[in-house]
Amino acid sequence: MKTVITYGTFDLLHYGHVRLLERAKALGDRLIVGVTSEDFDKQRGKINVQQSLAERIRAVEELGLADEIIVEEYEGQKIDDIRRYHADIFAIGSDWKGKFDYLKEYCEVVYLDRTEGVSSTGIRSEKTVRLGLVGASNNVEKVKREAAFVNGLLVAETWDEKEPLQAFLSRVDAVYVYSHPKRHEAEIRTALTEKKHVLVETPVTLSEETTEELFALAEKEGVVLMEALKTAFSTAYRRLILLLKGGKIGEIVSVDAVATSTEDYSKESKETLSEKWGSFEDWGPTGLLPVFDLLGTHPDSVRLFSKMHPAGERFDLFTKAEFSYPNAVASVKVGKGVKSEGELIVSGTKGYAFVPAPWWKTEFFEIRYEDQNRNERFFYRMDGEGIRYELVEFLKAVTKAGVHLEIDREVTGAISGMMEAFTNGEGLTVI
Ligand code: C2G
Repeated sequence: MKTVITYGTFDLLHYGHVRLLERAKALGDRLIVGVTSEDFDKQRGKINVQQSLAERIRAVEELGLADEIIVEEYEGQKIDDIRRYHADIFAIGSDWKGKFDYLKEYCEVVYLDRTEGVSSTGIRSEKTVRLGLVGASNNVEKVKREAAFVNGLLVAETWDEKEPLQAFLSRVDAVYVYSHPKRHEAEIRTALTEKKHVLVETPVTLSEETTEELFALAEKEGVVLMEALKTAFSTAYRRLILLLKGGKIGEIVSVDAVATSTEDYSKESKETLSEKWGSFEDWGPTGLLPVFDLLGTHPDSVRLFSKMHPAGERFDLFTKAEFSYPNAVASVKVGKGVKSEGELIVSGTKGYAFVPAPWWKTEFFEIRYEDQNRNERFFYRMDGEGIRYELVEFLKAVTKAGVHLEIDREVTGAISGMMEAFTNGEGLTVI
């Protein structure tokens, strides 16, 4: 008896998949189909798969061609499977030609001609969303690189400020705004009025009221406005919040977040500083995220302490924000001119969560208890600092493809509100 094994995502099962499986089955007597898990697909850069693993398995099952269905979860599993199931033939589409020759050591490798003219990508997105970049920063290259992982999204061009923004907007479907926060309001407003979708680097604006008004404008114009705050889209962070809200460490009593990235500002003048992101504008939203997500957006009191640059009245080299809630407290420490350990600690009545530096792009966290034997470690893969995940969610929102993740509107509003308090010096002590 000859056993054939093949693998695939099989998203939105189509004719190409069916033909592949029929021919694979015909190569032997028994067909084993490995369906990729969500995590494995993410790891290999395939991130906008639309159907869940369960749905994809069901579709393959219903075809009735597979004698056995297994889940492919990790790099290197193919060798283990071939041995375990005594596979005689490994079959795969010709788009992989040569890539699996290393399996020849274990069984026969057959590349079957790929069916032309049909693909999951084609079914998923008939149309490519053309994304324009607004703002000059070294993020441009990162976003371009990351967008390459997102099927259906094309970074069309970067806005050259010599051209009127409207003219630039006429050539794109959506924009990613990552200019200086003080410019966001005008640029977002123009883009939304031109009916272009907007992904904006956090903070959305420097005023809660303006942010809310812009979201209302987006709704009126029927386009998407989304805040880009990478951490919010990372699996590790999302799981952590779910676990903590579910009572994993008991009642939450303190949230303490630190985020710093030191640069040399010694040669800056008032003028050059006015174009740079201060510590609170740059890191504040990230630090505030777990505070607002876990304790809510209505603290009883907020106090800010900042160390300002000698040349820039409102350019903070360091800021510490302290919050009190009815039953909890929080602190956020951010710095671009001061260095510290970038960790996140959430203390509870039964234990605490420890997320090591840099917690905002972590793949790992630990829940710790008095009894160390009960400690639990959690690992989640994160590629490209999370930019690609937020691009995927934005694309889903724009193309209305399934449910998309997004930062709670209240949290977005509260982050802008904190920027406003800082700018106006409310509750602020300069140290
Ligand atoms: N396929 C095909 N014709 C198409 C589309 C896909 O023959 N028009 C084949 C692919 O070559 C592959 C199978 O159908 O053999 C599943 O395709 P995908 O779902 O795209 O999965 P893929 O990313 O190719 O997974 O470990 C995973 C495997 O390495 C391949």
